Amino acid sequence: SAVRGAWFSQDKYSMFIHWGLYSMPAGEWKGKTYYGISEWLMSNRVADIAVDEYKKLAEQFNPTDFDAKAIVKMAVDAGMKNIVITAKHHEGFAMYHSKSSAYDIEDATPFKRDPLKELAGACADAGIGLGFYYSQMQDWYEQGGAHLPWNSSKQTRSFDKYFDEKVVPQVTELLTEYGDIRTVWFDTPGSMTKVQSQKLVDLTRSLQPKAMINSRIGNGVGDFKTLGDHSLSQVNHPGLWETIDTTNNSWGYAWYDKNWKSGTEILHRLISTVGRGGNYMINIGPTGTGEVPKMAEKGLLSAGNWLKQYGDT
Ligand code: FUL
Repeated sequence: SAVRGAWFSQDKYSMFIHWGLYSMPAGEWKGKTYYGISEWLMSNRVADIAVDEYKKLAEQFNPTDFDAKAIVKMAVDAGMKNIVITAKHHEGFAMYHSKSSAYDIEDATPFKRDPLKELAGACADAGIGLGFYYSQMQDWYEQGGAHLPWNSSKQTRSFDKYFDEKVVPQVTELLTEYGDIRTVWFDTPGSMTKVQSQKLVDLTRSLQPKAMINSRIGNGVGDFKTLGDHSLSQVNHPGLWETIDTTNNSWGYAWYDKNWKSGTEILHRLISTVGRGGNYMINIGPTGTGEVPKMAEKGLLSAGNWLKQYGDT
């Protein structure tokens, strides 16, 4: 509806945040660096870490440098209108206080804070939007959650059960306990059925009627199209769409990834996207202690200075 989509075309520029247990090993496991996107470290395509071993990361996860207000201020100073943060990535760990799973930041770590709640408060105070990334199909921790490549015969619970017993309750929590949510950002739908995708749409409509859902919910039932990772478009697309990008290469913090974009590069990519009618969302990956890499901040603020002077925001 017109009401639901109203903010999407106005916002244009958003901050994406990938933050999870993977931010701690930052691409390195047992002395070996796995170059690539660090949030995939656990996967059977990368270091192939057993659940029992990986989950021990939670016991050490204590990101006391996390500062929601500072992150929101950075987004505002960068010229952004909206933030989307990983509530649960493929590793399966909830970065908020989940009541339907104990594998979450409140119950499984010494941190004992809910960073998503802190971020929701800071976004509301600053008047910018908030959205949640939620990996609905891949869950490398949970029985029944998908792994790629997926050997479902090793699972003691079906995907359908995982979906009803974890995904639906967790998405419900995210849509009821954090105020107004602008974006529900799903990812890698794989072989989910249309009934399952539609169930998440219906849930979102009933709990957050104004929230927008991206196309990675699968089965063509989203509200706007997310292009492939890092895809700068050379053409205008029909309808609502976005490009998602990173300040360096990896989404999650990776110790070796120093390929930072300058303010000028960020501006080129933003303007190239917005000029073709799309929205632009660029990622930061806070470290395992919750710090935003200085060079990510530098590029974003430098672009933000230009936008403040010459942009029509
Ligand atoms: C991809 C995911 O698999 C990556 O880890 C990352 O979250 C990116 C934004 O989407 O499909």
